[in-house]
Amino acid sequence: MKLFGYYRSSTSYRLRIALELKGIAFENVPVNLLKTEQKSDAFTSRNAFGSVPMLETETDGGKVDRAQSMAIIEWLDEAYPEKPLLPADTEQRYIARELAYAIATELHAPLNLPVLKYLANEYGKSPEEIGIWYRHWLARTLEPLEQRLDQLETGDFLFATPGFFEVCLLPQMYNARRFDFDFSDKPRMERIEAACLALPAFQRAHPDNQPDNPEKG
Ligand SMILES: N[C@@H](CCC(=O)N[C@@H](CS)C(=O)NCC(=O)O)C(=O)O
Repeated sequence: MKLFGYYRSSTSYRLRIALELKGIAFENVPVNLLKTEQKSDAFTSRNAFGSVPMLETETDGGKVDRAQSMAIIEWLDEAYPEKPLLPADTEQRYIARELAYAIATELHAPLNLPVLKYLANEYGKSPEEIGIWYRHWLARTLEPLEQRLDQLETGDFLFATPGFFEVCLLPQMYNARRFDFDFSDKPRMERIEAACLALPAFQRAHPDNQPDNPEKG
């Protein structure tokens, strides 16, 4: 499998964690979003959305290029049932999806790079104003999310082992920290983050450890 992604893209990071947790080997193919490589003809001819991640997979019928991180992760869990990311219990599966999709659907769209660029280029918004925008949308979803974790009395993970929810939470927290979001009143989330970051699968998937990270030593 080949994962076409960008080290700092939260959706690429999601997919890296999912593959690592499932123990599926993959090759990283960097796509530089700052150079708009995701909009090149070569890339969009394979992924009409022109975004990362894209996963090149081999099936009986030949190679298939897959787009849209959440669809890919759910497909991986069905095609490779070993080490499931979604719990077997229907109610727990619902909760994992409820919380993961809150992040994937409510947060990703207003905080995506093209939206931030549009605010800067079309409306002349400054980095400070974009930071206010970013933290506003984060708070709108992360506050109820922390309340849900409290209701569920979570410990190190949402359930016994990290899975579908943590795959979405960790990249969002990484991005939120880049924009100075304050997590001091979100102890449930911070505990899950710390427990995940102690695991080799999450460490290997982390943006700091990707070959296309310019700051990688
Ligand atoms: N819903 C898509 C969103 C993909 C997406 O927007 N990826 C971002 C990086 S996190 C991207 O490629 N942005 C550049 C662009 O859209 O031009 C998914 O979950 O895969």
